[in-house]
Amino acid sequence: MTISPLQKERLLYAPKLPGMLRNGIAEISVKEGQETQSVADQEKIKALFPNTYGKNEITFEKGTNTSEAKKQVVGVILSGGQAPGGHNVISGLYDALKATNPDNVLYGFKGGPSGLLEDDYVEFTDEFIDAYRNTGGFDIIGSGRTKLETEAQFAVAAEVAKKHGITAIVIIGGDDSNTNAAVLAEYFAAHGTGVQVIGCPKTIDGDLKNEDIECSFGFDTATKTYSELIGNIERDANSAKKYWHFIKVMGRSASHVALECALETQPNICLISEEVAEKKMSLSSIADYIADSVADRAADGNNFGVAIIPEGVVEFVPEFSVLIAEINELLAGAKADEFNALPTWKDKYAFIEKGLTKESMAVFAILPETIQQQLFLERDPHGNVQVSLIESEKLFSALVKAKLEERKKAGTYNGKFSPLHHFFGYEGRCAFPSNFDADYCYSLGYNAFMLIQYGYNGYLSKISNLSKPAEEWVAGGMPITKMMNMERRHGEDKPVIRKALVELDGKPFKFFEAHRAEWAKETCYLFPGAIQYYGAPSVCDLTTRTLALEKGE
Ligand code: FBP
Repeated sequence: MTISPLQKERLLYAPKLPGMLRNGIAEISVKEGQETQSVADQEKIKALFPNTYGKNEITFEKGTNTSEAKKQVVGVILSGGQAPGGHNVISGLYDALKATNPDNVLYGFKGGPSGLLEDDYVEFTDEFIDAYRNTGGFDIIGSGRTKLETEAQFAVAAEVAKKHGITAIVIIGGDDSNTNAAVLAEYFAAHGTGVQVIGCPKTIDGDLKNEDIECSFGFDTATKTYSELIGNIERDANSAKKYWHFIKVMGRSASHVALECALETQPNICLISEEVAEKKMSLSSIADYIADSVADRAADGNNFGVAIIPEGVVEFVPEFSVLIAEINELLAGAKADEFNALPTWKDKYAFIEKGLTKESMAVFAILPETIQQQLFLERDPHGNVQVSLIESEKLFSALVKAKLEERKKAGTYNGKFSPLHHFFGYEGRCAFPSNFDADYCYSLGYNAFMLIQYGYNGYLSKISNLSKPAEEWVAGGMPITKMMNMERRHGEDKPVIRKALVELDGKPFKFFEAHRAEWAKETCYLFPGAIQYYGAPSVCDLTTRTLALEKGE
């Protein structure tokens, strides 16, 4: 197979481990810390996880390895959206497993959690793993979004594990997948299977973090990739001086990706969904906020700019959520057929006008027609509006355009406004992992095996002190139940890992807030450039501004 020169070079990169894991397997000892409690709803979580609740946090140290010598057969699963570094979690896991005992076996279940249920797997070999070291993507075994959450599925998983003599399963996933990892761990313990479950924190969205997990893997590389592109666009905008670029970035609901990209590139505008919700901003007030920047810059002769829009923002606009709920209701059951049978958009519009409340109709009426149609035409199998498909970058540019036309008529604005639109998401999910993600992921995988070897179950592989050089990172594990609380999901109270949204009193947002007025008016762009893999560590090993600010650096 032909591979690119960079891939060839990256296959040879030796990821950096935390200092305490560097001396070889024989010299990794374990230190048990405090007993843990869940972050909230302790009694309820304890009752739901009688076998795995309240366990101790643990840290690895340099010292004599006292783990039991037993053959390990481990299965690994990639779950959910791709994130740069997944291949390194698997290679770290494989290296630790083989270094402990060459007879140990690592299976990869294909296509996500469904691979475990369907017993569809590969057995890893040196040659297989070596072809994927330090590469992006999840193509080594594929990923999927099947949820492992029912008793029936757990029973199948137990059967498959028994058939292959599996001693542990590693689930590489986000908050939902790791919540399910904890439930599976409890099931295995309660049924005396002897199979351990270890989770690894993955998602480019950056919303799996808490006091134990400093960041999920993939966030660093994905945001660096988007920031490179945004910086390039900023430079183009500042060269041509004729376009306003509206750039939507991924990150399903939380705005960590948008915020990090803003900190990296200093655009004129960046919306933060959590702030939109907190201040109960309307579509019109958001459009006015952006139009103010367009007009202020136009007054200085700068008819160009860059605005970052987080993927999930419309769901955080209160009036928009109400509109979506009303549309879902309007098309529930047979009413959808009635709507679909109407011959023209005019007829459909009349149907909508009759069905929505006055307030929601007012919101609907200001949307551009393409977005109005998107809300009705592209719905999920349950008939609900697919909010994630709404082209919010186009929505906001159209609303801003309308505002500017009004201002022109009123004689308060006299600039030119030519918007262009971009969506950066998939571009970043499979990039070659940055050195940070390559090192972090390899360490997560290596560490996951040490947790298995020392007999832990229902733990998340934890590497901390991440803003420091890898030598100073701290390797250990945290019971997943510690991160859980009860939340209402689909009409039921469920134990879940809390999703981390952007904290409006957190240091990254505060920094952004302190500078955004200047960025909105002036041209303060930063050009981060492409991810650097070779060269000075001050450039190559640098992690995110979010993490640095959170750590007070
Ligand atoms: P995970 O939370 O599973 O890591 O996925 C996150 C994400 O990349 C979001 O940013 C995005 O909204 C979504 O996946 C896209 O999903 P899909 O790959 O199914 O199109």
